[in-house]
Amino acid sequence: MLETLSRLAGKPLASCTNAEIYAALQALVREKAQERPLCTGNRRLYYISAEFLLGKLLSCNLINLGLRAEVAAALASVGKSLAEIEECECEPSLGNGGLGRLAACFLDSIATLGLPGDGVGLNYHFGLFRQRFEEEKQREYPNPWMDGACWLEDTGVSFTVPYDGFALTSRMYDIAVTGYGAGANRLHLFDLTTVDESIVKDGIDFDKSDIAHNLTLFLYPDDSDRAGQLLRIYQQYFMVSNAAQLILKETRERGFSLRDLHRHVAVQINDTHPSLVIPELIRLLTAEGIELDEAIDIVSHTCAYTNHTILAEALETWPMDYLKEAVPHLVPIIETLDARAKAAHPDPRVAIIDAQQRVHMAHMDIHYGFSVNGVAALHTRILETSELAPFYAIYPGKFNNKTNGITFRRWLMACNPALSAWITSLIGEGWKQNADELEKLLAYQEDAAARETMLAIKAENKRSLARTLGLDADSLFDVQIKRLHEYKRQQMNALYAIYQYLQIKAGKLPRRPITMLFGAKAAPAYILAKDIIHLILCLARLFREDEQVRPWLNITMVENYNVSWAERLIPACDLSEQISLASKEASGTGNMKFMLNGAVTLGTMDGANVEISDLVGRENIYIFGKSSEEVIRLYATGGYHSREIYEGDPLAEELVDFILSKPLLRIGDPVCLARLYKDLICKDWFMTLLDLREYIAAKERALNDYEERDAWAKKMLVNTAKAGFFSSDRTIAQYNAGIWKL
Ligand code: 26V
Repeated sequence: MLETLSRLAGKPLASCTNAEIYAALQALVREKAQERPLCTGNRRLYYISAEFLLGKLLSCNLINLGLRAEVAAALASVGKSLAEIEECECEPSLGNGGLGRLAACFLDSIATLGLPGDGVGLNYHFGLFRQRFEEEKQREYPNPWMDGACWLEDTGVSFTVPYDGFALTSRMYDIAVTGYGAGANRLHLFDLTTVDESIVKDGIDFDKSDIAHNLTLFLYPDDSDRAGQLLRIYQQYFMVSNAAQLILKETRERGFSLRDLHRHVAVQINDTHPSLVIPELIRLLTAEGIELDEAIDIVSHTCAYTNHTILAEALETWPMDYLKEAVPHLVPIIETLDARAKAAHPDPRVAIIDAQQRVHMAHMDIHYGFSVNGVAALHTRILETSELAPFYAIYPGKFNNKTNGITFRRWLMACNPALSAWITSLIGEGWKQNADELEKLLAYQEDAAARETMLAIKAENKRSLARTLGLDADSLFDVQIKRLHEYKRQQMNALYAIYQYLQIKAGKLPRRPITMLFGAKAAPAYILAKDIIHLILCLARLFREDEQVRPWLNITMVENYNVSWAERLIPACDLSEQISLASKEASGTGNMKFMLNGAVTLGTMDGANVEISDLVGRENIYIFGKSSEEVIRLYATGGYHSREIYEGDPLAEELVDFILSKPLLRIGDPVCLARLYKDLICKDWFMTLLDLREYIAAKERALNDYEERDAWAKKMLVNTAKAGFFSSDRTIAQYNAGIWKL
């Protein structure tokens, strides 16, 4: 290996800089990946997604190619570690959170199972903004990732994408996707050669109307205004037109008639961002001389849709005017699809184009796709019985559940090598291919030495993180890391921090110091989310500057939370916060990552928490809060008024009032804090106060139980042992058996 790496670096490894070693390792991965034959089959999958939140790729590729141990040894011989070299890698943050990270885990599993399936997306020049904290507030900066060595390979393939009165020429860049074992596929990211990074002004601002220069500049540009929404449509169309042209080209190259497209291609529409692929494929097929009826039929048997949220504000509807401006050639097709749907199903709730001339993208997917899936058992049930009930009545056979999963290569083998090695020493290597084998760990529940090792590995991971962040490694690590959104209720966790602070000030110390770790980015235009970050950062400073509190309670919010941070925080976590308002978190996938790494969950009966709870049993999880049925009923009847709780519960009042207390106002911005305070009392749309008391009680119970170290270790062991179900290999096998049939 040493010779190979020196050859690739062009000089002895010992005389290389870290960046040169990194480049050599990347070349090695490229070489080895190219030696692998691409996965093939009768039917080919195209997984179209506006987001692929890849994270760093070096370690996982080395694991998948079976090279990690050899490389680590070679690096050690010149006094280097893989972790140190990986510092040189820029993380491609081409996603916001769970949806994009899921797509990345899926690519890993599709290749691992040897299935022929490629990802298709956009090559954003800047990933999700880089977050900095300035004066206890989030500030956004561009987040470039293509500088220096990067994984993209220029394929030379390009297509012409037509808009109104002009056309753009695309360029396809590929990233090799290696599976664990033998498989290999590609991620195709489309770009424009004319994009101009220099048009970015102050922060992440730019001229949104200059399509030729800005189209693939940013992931999710702010769409709070018309120009932003139009840009989103231009982007989405660029993505799906390229995807559709690639699909037809490859199908022809494989020697199949386009009339048989549905027999040889499956398209998975990841949320509604790629939904325009339906009219675009119909347009291209009719341009090839296929009759409209037949084209619609072919496409309806090719496309499948995944729903990732029930939040109304996240379900895309585009004003017809915008579509007429951006993609006028698709409008007659969309109108035809709508007219046919209306003729068959006059119920206005299932219309594609509504009375306000808005186009409901999900409705088009459901009428003209052959499969509609939710991402956790509860989520799918809510879609069927509530959110999409009128559609379920028409197409019960299209609906199905595919509970999310995560790749254990990244979320255990790469990020927690100590736990991974120990598991292997107990139960062998089999779990790496067949995650269900983790259940063999249950045999060690009563083994005192095994429980001690579990605690020792966690303690070492905590010490490592504590060194980076300057934390007390003996404190309890309580972690909430996820996109910032009111429904995820980071604000409820902040109210707990206030509760604990007031207890300490009153002389009631916790049994052990507590470290509350947060990581979250707020969408730049989402004011209340930014106010919540402000509150957390103000509390962090208040605790830090208070001699009496500092030894007992610490809030640390990591700056620029991303996949790499998650890989450090998850293995070190004791208590995993999954506290969304029941019914609102479609699945969650962080919850699975924590469980796998031996953290115990504190959560509501929401998303995949329900399945986690069923698997581990109530003695190995802390569940609290109102059920999804109760919450859905409260929304339906308008029966929730946070003010009633605020006025009726002295504890809720005391904690909320603290937001406008003297010590906090000395630190924070009174406008932000008052806005949040007022919202909690007057609106509290995601019902923070509803579950507050139960949350505090459940957390106190967890903190107390944590002191029974041996019993806690058993909980940890059961959580890891039962996590096998959440391998994305299982999820992908189910997608293949139930939907794709590759
Ligand atoms: C996105 C945004 C972006 C801007 C601010 C408002 C807002 C609200 C909701 C969303 C959600 C978009 C879809 C999404 O990311 N869903 C996530 O998908 C994960 C993978 O299936 C799942 O685990 C998460 O529960 C779900 O929230």
